[in-house]
Amino acid sequence: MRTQVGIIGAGPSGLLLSQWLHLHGIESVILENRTREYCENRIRAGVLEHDVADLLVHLGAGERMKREGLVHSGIYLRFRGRDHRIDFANLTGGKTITVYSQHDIVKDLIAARLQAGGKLFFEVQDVSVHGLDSSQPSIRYTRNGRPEQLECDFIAGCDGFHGVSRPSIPAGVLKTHENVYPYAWLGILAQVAPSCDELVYASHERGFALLSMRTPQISRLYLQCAPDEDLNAWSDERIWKELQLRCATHGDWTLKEGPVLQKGITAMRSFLVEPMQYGRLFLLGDAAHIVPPTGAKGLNLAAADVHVLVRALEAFYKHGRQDLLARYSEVCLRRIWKAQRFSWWMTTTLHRSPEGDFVNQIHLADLDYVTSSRAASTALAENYVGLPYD
Ligand code: RFL
Ligand code: PHB
Repeated sequence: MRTQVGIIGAGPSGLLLSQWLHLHGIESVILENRTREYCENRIRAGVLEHDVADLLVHLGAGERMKREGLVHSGIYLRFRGRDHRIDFANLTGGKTITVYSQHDIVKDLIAARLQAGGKLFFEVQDVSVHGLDSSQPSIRYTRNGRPEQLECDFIAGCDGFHGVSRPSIPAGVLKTHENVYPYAWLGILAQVAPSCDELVYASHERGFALLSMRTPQISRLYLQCAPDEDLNAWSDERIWKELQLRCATHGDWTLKEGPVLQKGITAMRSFLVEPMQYGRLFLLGDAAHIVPPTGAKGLNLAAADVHVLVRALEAFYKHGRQDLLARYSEVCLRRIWKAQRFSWWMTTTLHRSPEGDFVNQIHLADLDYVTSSRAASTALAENYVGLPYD
């Protein structure tokens, strides 16, 4: 089989890329090693930057998001038992964020791809990439037990942090940057209406807590925990008790409790490789970079990489230009480093640090400053709703 762009992975990066290329008349094939059901039900991110929500509409996959997504124009930072609202719309000239589940985006994009006759193969095995430094790279894989080969002009490695693309780049080409945090998140999905109209990021001496949501009936909540936390030690009752303690306020606000539908531990790391390209292989999304979830940036960064690659491929196919492809990594990384900085800042400032009292007091002073200075609030708001692409 032959195509223009061979895409490995049917997560947000691969699906957004394939759908966007299709709108520009560029052909692609997606190879995914999991089942469609698995991809459509993997619970992950929930917050879309302003421009990413607009992108889904532009790609013809935004109808359900427009109906069911929750548009928020701010967040709350809660510390010393009081709420401080960061008013995004007011600070950024009307920008908002949309709360809509990543797995729903994946569902909507898969449906859009299939409706447009897109080629999307699930449950392929043994994916490997070849001829990356030639002009005709290929992807080999096994489908229904038979070995197959996809010849392409370019390969997009959209296969996440544990995929095959990044490790296929020869040793010595990539420079890795990494930071591991001394805490993790215990996250639950609960069948209860959100207790707040917008997300609450709570800094407390017992540790960080986050109140988020998925729908008007389903809440998503997180607690800072140890990186090696034993999930079995956390009964539903203990989780709610801890959330109540960390989210307590001086006002008459209460945290509503409900049945826990799912729980899990999320590790925290910052990771990126430079460059994000080797020959005709381009890395996108989690295959190239990971941010800790406190800034809600992971999925949004994947969309930004797609934006840069689509523009470069369009220039290549329409005008024979190679310069944008050559600059892919440099253009992506400038914005990614800013998102890395923001995610690191949100994470370190809001979590309780094992480094001790001095550092934790500095973080509280930082929160105090951010919520009392318009300039500092604006900096947070601009980063949260998403920095410009160019
Ligand atoms: P994905 O979603 O991991 O998709 C990669 C796809 O590639 C497939 N794959 C392979 N296919 C074929 N052959 C192989 N050898 C393969 N190896 C892997 C996988 O099965 C999968 O389908 O990467 P992508 O597309 O780059 O998307 C990145 C996002 O998923 C990720 O950044 C976000 O989920 C991060 N994230 C958040 N991001 C936000 O923007 N806002 C948030 O609020 C937010 N919250 C979160 C998050 C991530 C979390 N976890 C669990 C990692 C909350 C959590 C808890
Ligand atoms: C979520 O709803 O899963 C979520 C929201 C905000 C974050 C991270 C995760 O910063």
